[in-house]
Amino acid sequence: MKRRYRFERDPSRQFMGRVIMKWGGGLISDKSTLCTAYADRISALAKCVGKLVSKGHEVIVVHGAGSFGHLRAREYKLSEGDIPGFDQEDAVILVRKDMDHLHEIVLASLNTMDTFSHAPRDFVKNTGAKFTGDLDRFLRPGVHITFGDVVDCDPPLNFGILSGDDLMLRLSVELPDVTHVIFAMGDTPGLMTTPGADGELIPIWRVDDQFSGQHEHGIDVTGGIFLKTERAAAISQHVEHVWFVDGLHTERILEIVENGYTYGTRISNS
Ligand code: IP8
Repeated sequence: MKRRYRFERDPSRQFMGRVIMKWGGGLISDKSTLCTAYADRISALAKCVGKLVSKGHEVIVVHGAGSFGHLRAREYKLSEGDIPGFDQEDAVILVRKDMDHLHEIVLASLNTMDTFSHAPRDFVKNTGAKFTGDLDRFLRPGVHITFGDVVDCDPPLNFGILSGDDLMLRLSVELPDVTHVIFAMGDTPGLMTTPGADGELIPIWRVDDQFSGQHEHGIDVTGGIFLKTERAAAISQHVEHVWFVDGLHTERILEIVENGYTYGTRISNS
């Protein structure tokens, strides 16, 4: 259900709709090396957000965890919740601390704008698409930033990993005026027909179409590309422009919003 808009905007600025972006963990960090952020990529993405804001768009950034979350979460099986007899308490604290670190880097890149930070552990309970948490906090005019996190869960799990892709789904479907939902990824221009150099970009992907994707079981504790496509398909039932793009080319994000087209994969609901 869409929420009603309850905040006043600056009347001198024309409101151009809400853009929700995922900054993939593999885009903004080196996924194989613990806690290594790509500062230059983050700064390019932040500039892109600045351009959208200056054109009158509200922007929400959801960032993934990359090497600040997945590596340790995997080692301590945090996505499986509280495992009796296995000491995971320190790991929960450590992964949250590492995620705060990445989040601080992202926030710093956006510090010329009015930003609102939302750590999921502060307002979300449970994991997956049906998590509970009040999303009205994302309605205030400004740039909102949130991320995949370790959140509290009902017993017996007690905690678990909430993916940024589930936040993408709920925010895109429940907030009003969402015009564009863009998943910026690090290692691909979009969805590909086959793995490797022979693979071709799929310009429009429909729910039942085949695509090639590899789940990095050794790294990812959430669903990787398969969760992303599932969530993107659900979002496309509600939002006209849902895209997967190469986040190294931030001009493609702007092209989608300005022209409705770019080099990337558009997720179609038909
Ligand atoms: O990278 C995962 O979020 P995602 C969060 O958005 C953690 O799937 C802490 C591994």
